[in-house]
Amino acid sequence: LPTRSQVDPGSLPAYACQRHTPLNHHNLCFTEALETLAEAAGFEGSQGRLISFRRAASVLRALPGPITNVSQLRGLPCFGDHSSRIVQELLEHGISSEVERVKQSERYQTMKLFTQIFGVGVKTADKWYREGLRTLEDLQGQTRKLNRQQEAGIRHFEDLSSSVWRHEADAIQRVVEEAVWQVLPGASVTLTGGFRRGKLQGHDVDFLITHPVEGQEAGLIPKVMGLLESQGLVLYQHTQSNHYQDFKDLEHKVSQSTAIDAYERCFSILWLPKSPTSFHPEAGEGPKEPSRDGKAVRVDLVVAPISQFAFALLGWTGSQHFERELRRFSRAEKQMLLNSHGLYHPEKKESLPAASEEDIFTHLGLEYIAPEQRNA
Ligand code: DGT
Ligand code: MG
Repeated sequence: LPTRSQVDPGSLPAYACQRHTPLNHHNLCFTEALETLAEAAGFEGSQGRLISFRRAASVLRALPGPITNVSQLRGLPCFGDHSSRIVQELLEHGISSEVERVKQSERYQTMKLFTQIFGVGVKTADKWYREGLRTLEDLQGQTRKLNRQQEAGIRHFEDLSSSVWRHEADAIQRVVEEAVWQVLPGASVTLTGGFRRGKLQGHDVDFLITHPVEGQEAGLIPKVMGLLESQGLVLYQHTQSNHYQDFKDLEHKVSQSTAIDAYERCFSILWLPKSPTSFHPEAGEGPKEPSRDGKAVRVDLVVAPISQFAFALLGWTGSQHFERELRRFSRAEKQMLLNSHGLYHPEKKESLPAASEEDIFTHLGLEYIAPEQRNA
């Protein structure tokens, strides 16, 4: 945790990518309330309100100590009237009536349940809600509404809605590495996402794969998944091959500056046996239902060529808000476009190369922020 003297709230920088944001901070009751309102705004398609609440929560996470008086909010960046009012209410009453009302509403609870399903976004959840659906049972009675991904998401709902622990992520890393090395010796598998930021639990496990020789990594995922499948470890998978053809296309991709990237990637649900030694898959017959001696886990694999690896690593480490702020900072303060493929200067029409995350922060004139301090 930062010490009180380390950050002077009056001089807290405006962008989350300019701040150190540790995983554990001093203002949890406020950030939880603001995140609930952000989430609820997202359910209503109010992107602006979502970002305002999220920015306010993120500022509180970076503070060196707890807010004990509403006057401490004065001078903080990104802190609007509404967020201030919520904090004041919490300080005075220990509870916010607005937040409680949201949490207890049928709309919020149903949207939260539906969007928690693998493969279900806000749009789909909203459609189902308007059709009168409210529970998982309602959905199971309407299977024709479900695609293959959502159907798998519901089938494994119980396992997928419980946290993945760090030791489970490490166990999956060993399984994935084993398969990757068999297919492509010399390749590396890096744990990214929340676990790289020091989280002890997460909703999924994110891996970034590369190889020191550019081009060797192409087409890796189908072979890796084939191997895992033969071991009976794949409960669901959807692989997307990369869709960048040459550098011109890459430049186009960077200049689009969207969060969606063009890497070869796989969204999967893998089976993690409780004790790998006691697991003997029957030939051609994987565990189709989670039994009590293992667990279904969401795993994302992304493959990046070594020349783009630093950008992919920075882009996949998160947090999501930290990423959004990095892109906003690049655009607004440096007139450059950043995404998980590269950093592009539209006026100079040039892409800036980077061999490490540090290089990217340097290009942007930012102090390097370590992964553990990106929990914005
Ligand atoms: P978790 O899994 O809920 O514990 O928390 P995180 O931080 O691992 O979140 P997750 O797994 O949704 O995403 C990890 C990071 O990867 C996130 O900060 C942004 C990035 N990311 C996720 N999906 C995409 C995507 O489709 N494209 C790109 N470029 N980045 C993505
Ligand atoms: Mg994750």
